[in-house]
Amino acid sequence: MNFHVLTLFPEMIENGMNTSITGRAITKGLLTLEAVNIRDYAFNKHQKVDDYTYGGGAGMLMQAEPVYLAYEAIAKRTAKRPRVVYLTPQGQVFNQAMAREMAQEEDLVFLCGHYEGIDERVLEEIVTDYVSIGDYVLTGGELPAMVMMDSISRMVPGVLNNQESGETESFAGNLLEYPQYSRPEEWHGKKVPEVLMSGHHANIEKWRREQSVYRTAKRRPDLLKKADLTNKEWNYVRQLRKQWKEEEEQTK
Ligand code: 6GU
Repeated sequence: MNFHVLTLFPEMIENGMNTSITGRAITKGLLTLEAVNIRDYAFNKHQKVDDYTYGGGAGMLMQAEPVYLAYEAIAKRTAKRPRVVYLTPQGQVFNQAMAREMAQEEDLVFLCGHYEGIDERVLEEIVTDYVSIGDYVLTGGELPAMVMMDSISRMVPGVLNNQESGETESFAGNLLEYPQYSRPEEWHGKKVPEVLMSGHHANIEKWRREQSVYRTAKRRPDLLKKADLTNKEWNYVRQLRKQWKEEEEQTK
């Protein structure tokens, strides 16, 4: 996977991505990262990349031409026209399915806006995907780009080792992960669940699955619609909901 980031703050991208698991993957050559400073494509005396908006209103807008030239330079280097993700709160909300899908690409370009955004005309010409990371407003697209690159990286073969591997984690099958415990066996008077100490693997798997269903029903009931539960598990969810409703009524 080759990540290309168009930004006014390339050092922010480099510092973030060269750390931890993504940093290790870059060192190993499983990922490449190129942070392109859009300012390097502002061919005017003061390397100015922003200007006032036509029609008035608050703030400055990033101009079309430097963004366009920065993208064309990537297209030339890669000898293709890779997908361009524009990070914007007006985009489709990012999720695990999008991460999985984008991880299939060879090259991905992330376009990070600042100020009040970017001139619409260059967006029309180069952007293929408008993506948001959630319903709140940030000061720029750099953190969202790093959030996306982090989750996409995890889907690239070899980036995670076996221990870190994503088979049974949260969102696999639209269920949250079960609770986990390490040493000591007792901490602050709390014991590790008995079944986990039993060495009985079938029982452990059964317990973990039930915990996943319980957690998802409790914390993210919206996810259950997409989870594939057995009839028995759906009955369990109905029983839990009934129980929680009764408990709620008692506290009123
Ligand atoms: Cl992608 N950009 C900005 N500026 N704010 C956001 C966002 C993106 N996603 C959520 N908030």
